[in-house]
Amino acid sequence: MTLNLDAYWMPYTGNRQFKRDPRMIESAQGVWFTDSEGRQVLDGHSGLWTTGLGHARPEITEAVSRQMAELDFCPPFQFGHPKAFELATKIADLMPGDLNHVFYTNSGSESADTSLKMARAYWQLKGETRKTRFIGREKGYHGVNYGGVAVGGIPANKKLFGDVLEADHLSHTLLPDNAFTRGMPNQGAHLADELEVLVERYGADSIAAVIVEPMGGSAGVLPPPQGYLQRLRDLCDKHNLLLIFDEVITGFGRCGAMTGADAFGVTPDILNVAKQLTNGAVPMGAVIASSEVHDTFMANAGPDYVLEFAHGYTYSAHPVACAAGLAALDVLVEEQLPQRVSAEAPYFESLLHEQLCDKPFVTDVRNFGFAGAITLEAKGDEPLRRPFEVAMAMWERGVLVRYGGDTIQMAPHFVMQREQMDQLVGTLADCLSKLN
Ligand code: PXG
Ligand code: PLP
Repeated sequence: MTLNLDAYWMPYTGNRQFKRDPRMIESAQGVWFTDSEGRQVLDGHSGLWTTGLGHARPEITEAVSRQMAELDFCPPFQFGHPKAFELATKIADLMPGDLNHVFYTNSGSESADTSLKMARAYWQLKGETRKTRFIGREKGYHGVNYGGVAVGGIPANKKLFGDVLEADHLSHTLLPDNAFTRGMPNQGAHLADELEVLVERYGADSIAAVIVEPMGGSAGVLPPPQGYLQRLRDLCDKHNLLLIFDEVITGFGRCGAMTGADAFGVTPDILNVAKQLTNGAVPMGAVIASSEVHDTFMANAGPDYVLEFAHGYTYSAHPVACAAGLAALDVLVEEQLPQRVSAEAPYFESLLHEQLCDKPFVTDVRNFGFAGAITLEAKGDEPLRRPFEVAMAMWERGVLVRYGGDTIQMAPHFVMQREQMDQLVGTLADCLSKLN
């Protein structure tokens, strides 16, 4: 049987090119994919930043199978099931500060829009009804729903979609002088001070929240400059603005700590997760609110049968996703994988910088934890072409990396062995050497 490729309109994909030359993945185990020709392909991107524990973890497979048979669905509005509470408690225990209350979504995009609605509603309930404006950051990615696109800072994601929410943006932190920095750049904390300018322009009494990724992910791994996030935190406190961290990539281990907040030592008021929460096995996201945010809703809603937050998804707290999340977080904690990432990150960092900095067309190499990226010089007027060509050459050689914008991105599994990292970075170095 030949597969008909026509009906499936693929997301964030050059459909015409893919269907001419498909890259079909049929199974996965550990850090390996098997493609439709039976080749073993090294997964150098943990799925899409999702499967840090390795693919097909038996702990998760078994938990999900058992859950399917026991309780396949439970209405999340006005009814509950025990695992939803168990998982929320586990997540809250892993969060820093007083981030104690978990609102479930099904993706990072839904987490972004949920967090924005939560922030606006919080101020409404406090009687500060003019606080509705949002501040994001250039190059930020907060998913694809209208709220997330508005606060996001990637122009291509807005271009064809008409009006979005009104939002303003801080500058991104990718300073040319910081190119080829290992880990967090020294320069750039002053960019947080732009928040003062925006407060001056709009008035703090019109701003609800600032939303940033503690480390930029999909724009190609942007570790925060030293001191930058603390300055943002201080300015949010000074001006009474909520600070939202979008930790859809950095949440649960990627930065060598449980959260980016822990890795960088700054705690937000609201923290968004998805991806690694279930190790990618079942779609799930969550928004974790501080006690102050949560308690404000509880205190201001009227009689106790009345909804405090008119928001939620049919699949919020889906029992199968909860079972996957419980199993995934158990593995993460028991195998001390954030600690392993932290311990092995210097090895990954050295590989990247020693093997890639001097390759043709490479204009930057960046890394933090188990995240690494390079920027490639545009080919003529086509900035996207070289990353595409490199990623295709790597696929031919049996290694999957992510290409996006003018970057190539790598995200080793938390369990990846050194020789597999050698293969990942070595293959990239080889493919870059052959670029023209
Ligand atoms: N916020 C952040 C910080 C993300 O990284 C989302 C929200 C949206 O999540 P969903 O689950 O709705 O896709 C993300 C997703 C890449 C890449 O190339 C990264 C993401 C998605 C697609 C590609 O790095 N991150
Ligand atoms: N559209 C319609 C017609 C619906 O009935 C619903 C949910 O009941 C939705 C959209 C929202 O779906 P979800 O809760 O899965 O986001």
